[in-house]
Amino acid sequence: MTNSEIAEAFETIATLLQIEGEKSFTVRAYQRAARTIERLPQDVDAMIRDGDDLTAIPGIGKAISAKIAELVATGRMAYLDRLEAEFPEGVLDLVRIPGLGPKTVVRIWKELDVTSIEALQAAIEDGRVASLPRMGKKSADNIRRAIQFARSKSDRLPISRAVDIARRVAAHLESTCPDISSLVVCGSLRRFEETVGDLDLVCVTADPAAALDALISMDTVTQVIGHGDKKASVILDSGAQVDLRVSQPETLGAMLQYFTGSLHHNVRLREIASALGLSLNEYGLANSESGELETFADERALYARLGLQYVPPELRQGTGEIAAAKNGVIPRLVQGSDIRGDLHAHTDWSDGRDPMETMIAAARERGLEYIAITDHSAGRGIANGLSVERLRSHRAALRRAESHIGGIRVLSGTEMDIRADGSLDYPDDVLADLDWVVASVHSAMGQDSATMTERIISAMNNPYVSAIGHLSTRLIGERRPVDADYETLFRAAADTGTALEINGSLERLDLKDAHASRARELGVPLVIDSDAHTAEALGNLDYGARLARRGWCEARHIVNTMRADDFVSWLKLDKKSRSRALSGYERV
Ligand code: DGT
Ligand code: CA
Ligand code: CA
Ligand code: ZN
Repeated sequence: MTNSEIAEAFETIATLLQIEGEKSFTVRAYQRAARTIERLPQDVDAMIRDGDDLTAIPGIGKAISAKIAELVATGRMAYLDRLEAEFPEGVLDLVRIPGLGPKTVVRIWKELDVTSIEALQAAIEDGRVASLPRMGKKSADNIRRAIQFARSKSDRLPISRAVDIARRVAAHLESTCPDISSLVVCGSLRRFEETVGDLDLVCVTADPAAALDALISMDTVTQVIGHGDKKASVILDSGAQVDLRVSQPETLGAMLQYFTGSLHHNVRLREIASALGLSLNEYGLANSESGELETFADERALYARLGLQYVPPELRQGTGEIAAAKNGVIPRLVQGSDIRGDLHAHTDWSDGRDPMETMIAAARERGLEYIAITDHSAGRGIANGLSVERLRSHRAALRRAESHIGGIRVLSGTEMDIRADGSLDYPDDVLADLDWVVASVHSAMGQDSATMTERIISAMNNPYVSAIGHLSTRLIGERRPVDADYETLFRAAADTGTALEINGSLERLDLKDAHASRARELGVPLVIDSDAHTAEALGNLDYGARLARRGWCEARHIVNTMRADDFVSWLKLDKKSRSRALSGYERV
């Protein structure tokens, strides 16, 4: 059982308790447990098997630890079952619609006697939802869109789940089959798509049977849907399909190319091959006349043979990358190791797990030259946001930690709420004392496009707001992006010199690829951030870089590829001139 699945059970408990009107501290205890488990770097399932004491984890007490043990051992939790039994079946379906809060569920259930998604839709269409006191047409429209989002939610895996599953499968294969000399995850995950249909693994091994057997005998396999001497396919208990193919070392390049796709990219590549009298397949290039096969151990050699520059997997979207490769104009894309500083990280002062010393030391260990610690502002009560007084102590503590740890520059920052009316959570004189201010939307996400656009632009107009965090607030597969005029937002960011964040947390990846690309074109300063709530999650910077690559970003487009001194002098510029100054710094 994955941490996400365990977290989901506690999330459901919290929601059902809220519907029942349970006291908020009980609800919060379950929500906290869910968040803690979701973010835990270790596998709870494995910890239990190893006999670890879960109560050693902050936020996990005896009662919750016992419930986790029960869930992992039996696949069920009696408490949750009992709770669910108190509700009509259809109400539980309503609860599961992302974006439909417990308060709304209670009202439509109790006041309109609606107990199914179909009945809810009918009640929206005939105006009963809108006519509820304090509801109105806008709220009804929001609920309609939430239902649409839930319906359109395919059975594709969000990338965060896919990465997690791929890591487990790869670790299992590599530890059980020492003969595997290389193992590459191909398909949509290698291209870093935000959702993934299935996982496509390619390996090279001296003992193919052992590798394929290792896959089908994993204890999370629920169904074997294919098992030959070169490939096997299974379904895991998470519902994910995994295909594993064994390649000869001399054909690995062609195999990787073929199974990385995308389908569109491969179609274009086949056309190029065919114009050269060659036919491209997963083993290499066959001469169309003689049938003679040319093999490629290396992907780059295959692209070169076709007269093309190498195309990084993130660009293989069938949207102009082949023409660029033909003309030799694919740039050197930004990569994780180019990033010299992290500009969005949380500590246990707000809702992070680790103390600031741990976060800063871990950032230094990763080779970062600077880090901005950006705990939440007071408006985020649920995230233990900082009052102005606590923010002052926070700054002092950061300065002490910086000199104590050494070897890394520490910027005092905040992730401050942009309130529903566009005002900010701290006054200007408080912001003026900070080095780096990320402003984010965390509430009233259902506002109409004009209101939301204006709200975010008023934050950009503040001279102390350095960057906007996770612009769309989407959670992949969980929460739809806010309605806003994004083109107008990008232009405003460029004009005001406000950086836009590419948030590397896999749940967010926000800006998304197309937005990163458009913002880059318009000259918006972009930052790649981890939004880490644990020291391990500083590694999100690599994910953020991969998302930026999908938007064709180079190091010169990204603010935090600057050296620390350059970054600090860039920050000293008048905000309005920051966009233009962006590429005037050396990055290597
Ligand atoms: P997904 O799984 O829906 O997220 O997307 P992909 O891109 O991983 O697609 P998948 O798993 O069906 O196939 C993996 C790659 O294999 C795909 O990107 C391109 C290649 N491929 C699959 N079927 C064909 C095919 O019929 N012709 C060619 N040329 N390539 C194919
Ligand atoms: Ca796939
Ligand atoms: Ca596949
Ligand atoms: Zn945030």
